[in-house]
Amino acid sequence: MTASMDPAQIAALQIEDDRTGLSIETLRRALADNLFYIQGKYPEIATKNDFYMALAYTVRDRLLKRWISTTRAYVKNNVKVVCYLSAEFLMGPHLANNLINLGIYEQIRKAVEESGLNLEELIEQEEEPGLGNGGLGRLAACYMDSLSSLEIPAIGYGIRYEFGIFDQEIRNGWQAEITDKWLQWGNPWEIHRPELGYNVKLGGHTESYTDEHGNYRVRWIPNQIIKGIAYDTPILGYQVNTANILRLWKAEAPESFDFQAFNIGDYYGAVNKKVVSENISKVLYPNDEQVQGKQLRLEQQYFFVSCSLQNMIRIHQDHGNSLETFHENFAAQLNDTHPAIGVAELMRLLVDEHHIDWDKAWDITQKTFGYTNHTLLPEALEKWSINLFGSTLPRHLEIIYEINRRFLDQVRLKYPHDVAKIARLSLIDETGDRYVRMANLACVGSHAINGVAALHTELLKQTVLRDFYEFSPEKFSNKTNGVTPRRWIVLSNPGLTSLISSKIGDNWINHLEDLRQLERFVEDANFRQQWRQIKLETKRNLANYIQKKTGVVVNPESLFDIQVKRIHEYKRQHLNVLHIITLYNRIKHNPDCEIVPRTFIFGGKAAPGYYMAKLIIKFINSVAEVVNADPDVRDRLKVVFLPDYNVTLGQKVYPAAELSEQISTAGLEASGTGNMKFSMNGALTIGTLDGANVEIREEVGEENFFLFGLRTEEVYALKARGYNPWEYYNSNPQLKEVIDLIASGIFSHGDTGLFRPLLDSLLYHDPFILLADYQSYIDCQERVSQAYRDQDNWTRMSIVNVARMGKFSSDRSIREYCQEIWNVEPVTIELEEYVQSKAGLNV
Ligand code: 26Q
Repeated sequence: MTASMDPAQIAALQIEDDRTGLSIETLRRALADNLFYIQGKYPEIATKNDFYMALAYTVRDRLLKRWISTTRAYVKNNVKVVCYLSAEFLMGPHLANNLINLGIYEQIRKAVEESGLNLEELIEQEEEPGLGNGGLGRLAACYMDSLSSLEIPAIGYGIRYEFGIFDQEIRNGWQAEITDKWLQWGNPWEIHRPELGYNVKLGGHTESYTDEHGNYRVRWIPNQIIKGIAYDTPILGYQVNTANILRLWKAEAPESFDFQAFNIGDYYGAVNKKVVSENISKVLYPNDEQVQGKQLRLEQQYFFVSCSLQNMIRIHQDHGNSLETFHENFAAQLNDTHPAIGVAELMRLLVDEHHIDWDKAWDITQKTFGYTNHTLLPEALEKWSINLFGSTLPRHLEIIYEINRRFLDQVRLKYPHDVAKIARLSLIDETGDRYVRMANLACVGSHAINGVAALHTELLKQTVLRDFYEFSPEKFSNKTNGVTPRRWIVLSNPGLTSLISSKIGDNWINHLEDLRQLERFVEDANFRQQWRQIKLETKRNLANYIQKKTGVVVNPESLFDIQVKRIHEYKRQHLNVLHIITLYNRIKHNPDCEIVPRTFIFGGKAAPGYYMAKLIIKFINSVAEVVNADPDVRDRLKVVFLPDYNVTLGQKVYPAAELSEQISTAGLEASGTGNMKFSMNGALTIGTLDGANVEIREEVGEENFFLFGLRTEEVYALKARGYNPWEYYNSNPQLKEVIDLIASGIFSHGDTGLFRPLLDSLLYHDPFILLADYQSYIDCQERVSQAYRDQDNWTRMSIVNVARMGKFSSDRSIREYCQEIWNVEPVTIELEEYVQSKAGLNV
């Protein structure tokens, strides 16, 4: 290599720092160097994981240079920082994403190839950090990407769970949960900051006293102290030098505790205390949308929020600022109510620890926080029993009572005689056992409240947050979710990316509205042909993956009809199955009927304690077993359940989809973000008027969207009249046949009891009105099949879908948050060449 270079090139190489240079040759050398000096291996004995680690460190070095420049610029300019507080960050694998954002994918590919390796194989080595359940955690990750890409100063604050969301295996059709040991081979992307730690108190009691100036004060005497240690991961923006940080807290025992116990001779007790302390960040609760009032969960929430707020205060004061201006330097966003305890904690820190008077502290607190709601399901609204709350956070309970007393005084001024309204607005639920209502705390303690799609925000104002909307309408706004096109198009769909860029350049990657220019090519037959070819290739890739993972052989020419998301009754995966059985019956009645061949693909995890969700997985797999094996079907229908749906698998699935199933009961899916990822990759949507589907349909045009089902108001009206699912069963022979077939045991080896709970739920309650929406769904699926027969026109619709998805970039969402809630501005980061010497280290 070097032998063929001229002296000028060799000289250039020598001054290009091995840790920061981006040339192929420098990257190749850095890779070899890291293999040797970090992994302690030479190529002949290195494992694939060793090569992956060496490559990851090579990339991380490039990130660190940008991160240090970023941090220094923020300090120098005393900028306002967005703090995204979230119990979940579902980041997905970092390596390939960092290559895209650094703009060195091709250089690294060559450097890796010159080292005799294959980049795709190394990328697959990375175990994704699954520190989230689903939509909410993934949204936080997309927002981190957009914040950096838009050059907005930001910190993501969360928990470094030792075990993230469980890995899913399918055994005999049932879900089995396997612990997610994502840290077992080491995590090259994080930097451990043992010096950055905060104490967090738990339990105990409070005492009041009068200080030397005669002020009434309260001190909190805990019965336990936990230490939070920071782990930082740099998050680089696309084609910019901004590298923000994701700061996750790990729980440890404070050193002092060992000595106390040790001195009294209780060595075992001291060590055990350490173990108990570390439990706080041990495992992610795997349930979404269904809350359980578990003490450890409350401790997790308080733990990360307290560490984060203490850290923000320290940063603020280290920069020489007064706490009175805290809200001018920080905008803290509550990702749902999980961090809402932050409202009481900031009050405690300001009042008890920094001696700021209540009114001033309250003003700062309200100006600091914004609250994003992600749900309309009543069972997903967090509340904590007063006893549990008071024994875990005694001081916070007092503070919440005081916030509530002052708030309800204001409410009474406005509605003097409305006792019922006052009771509904109260931070304390006193209708039976007493509870702290976290959504009420979040609303009162924030200056801005938002839903995550237009319909969702309207429904919030009319239902769960109605009283708050009437009391302070000026706080409410909508911020429709978005997803990052870097991960969800550029990284996952390179074929489509290069086709698009060959026509309109690559500006669309951070200006997604530019995709509109694709409409010029809709009538270009050659372009449509290329478009179809790319879709076919991604379908072949997915077909290979399916065969490898499940053994099922699928036809890449069939319609790929996909539903991937957490399993939940309101998302109605079982409605999709009712359609499959309807088609199956059609074939059984007339084996020669004309039918568009389809491959039905499902993926998603069920909360381990959610029995119905787990039964739905078994149901899908049981129907798959029968349909896939029936010779009458002649491979025209295939049903596949892809195990272990996660970000990595999503990247393989979205590009290959042709039909996106977004079929939740209207009024229940807050937004959805998978719906956006599908459509951006050229899938057409079959969906209800729910969440962001409404806006997707508005954007792509009703003629390019398969709409079915009752609207929200119709659902409400149906329920108000008294919904009786039996009427639908008795009056629709096709539906009756499907239900009866399930009941017959044909999908359960004759066991007529297995799916009884599912059928009973549908026939006796059907809270998600599957039976009411059934016929509309079946008719709509028939329109899908007809449309698919005209491949050329289907392709036109697919192109138009992509061309009109600009609105759903998370860049657009983040711009709206910045302008309307956070009041923050971009800060351009210049790369500083010799950061080390500037920092005075002179290495
Ligand atoms: C709460 C308390 C105790 C244990 C767990 C939880 C918990 C955890 C996760 C409650 C809810 C969640 C996750 C909710 C979620 O993912 N909601 C989704 O958010 C997306 C982003 O806004 C929306 O697109 C989806 O519509 C919404 O369902």
